[in-house]
Amino acid sequence: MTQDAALRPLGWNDEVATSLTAALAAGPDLVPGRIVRVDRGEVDVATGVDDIVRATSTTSAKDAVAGDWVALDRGAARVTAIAPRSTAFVRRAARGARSAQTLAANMDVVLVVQALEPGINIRRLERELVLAHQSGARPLVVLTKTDVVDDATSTKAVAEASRCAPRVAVVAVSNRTRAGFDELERLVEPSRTFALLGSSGVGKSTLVNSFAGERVQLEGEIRDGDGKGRHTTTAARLLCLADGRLLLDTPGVRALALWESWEGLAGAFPEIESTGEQCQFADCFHDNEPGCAVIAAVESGTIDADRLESWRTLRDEMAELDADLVEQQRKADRRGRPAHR
Ligand SMILES: Nc1nc2c(ncn2[C@@H]2O[C@H](COP(=O)(O)OP(=O)(O)OP(=O)(O)O)[C@@H](O)[C@H]2O)c(=O)[nH]1
Ligand SMILES: [Mg+2]
Ligand SMILES: [Zn+2]
Repeated sequence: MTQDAALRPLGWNDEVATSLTAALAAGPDLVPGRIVRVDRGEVDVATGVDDIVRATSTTSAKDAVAGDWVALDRGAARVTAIAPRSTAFVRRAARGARSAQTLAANMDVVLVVQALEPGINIRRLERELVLAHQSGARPLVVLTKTDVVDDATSTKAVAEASRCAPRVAVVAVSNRTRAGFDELERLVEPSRTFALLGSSGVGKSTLVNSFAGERVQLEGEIRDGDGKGRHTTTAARLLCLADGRLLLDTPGVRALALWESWEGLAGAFPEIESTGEQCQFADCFHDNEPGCAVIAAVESGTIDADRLESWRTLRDEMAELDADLVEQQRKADRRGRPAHR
């Protein structure tokens, strides 16, 4: 099998090939591969669906994440470089932290997963959508566990989620009964990479297993009482299913603090973004400036007041991050070296 044919089921295409050209040219024995798993300094690099090399990362490639395309020195079992990412789902490592954490890379679609039981969380969904839009990939919302709620609850949740996700498809499914799966299967096409993101216990790994038709990922228990998951999945993993689907399962994260996401904020709140173009001031922050078209739209009822409220909260968090990063840069400049992010 040619190298291209072996890599194609992993998502390889001309664009990926181009992104790796420079990295592969750095040495004579380097081959392309895709990171399918990262675990404490060791990475599993696939050079074909059934050809996985456990490698270590050199300094230049220590930030590799699942989904990354890399140059691999097969003989030395070393990753020598990471290709520039086409998309990346990035959060702030923690609220107040001055570093970012990448959870998944090079996905075409972010599946934002929430569970109908114990119930969807709109505030969280807004954040997930901001980061999903910012990632450069297309978001898709999946609400799981329709089997444990009645139809009215599920319909209401889909409507609420849709209101918070303009221009994004929202699908409700059950991993138990497979209700809703026909629609989801149509949306999750083979050869494109779908990253699953969401809190622990919402059913990300179970969704992967539903697609696979077998247990390829461990599924967790839900704690009695709070309905929260137990963080069953501990490392992100890219799975190449027999039918050609590429699913990137990630560990549930508790908090989703925003990293640089101004574009993501605009993408997740398109109604505020487009109406804001009519504000009197180009840099209007839609607080109480004169001639604010967004506030006018809220008053006339075309934009929901709670949407603007959410937008403001996320905007403030972004502004706080910007200020923190400027401060960090200033300190670094004083010491005469670049800031590490
Ligand atoms: N009733 C019902 N239970 C489900 C459904 N999907 C998942 N579950 C259950 O929810 C629990 C958690 O599922 P997981 O797939 O492990 O959740 P996860 O999102 O991967 O969680 P982490 O790996 O911890 O991030 C398991 O007990 C699943 O069996 C569903 O559609 N209906
Ligand atoms: Mg899991
Ligand atoms: Zn305005």
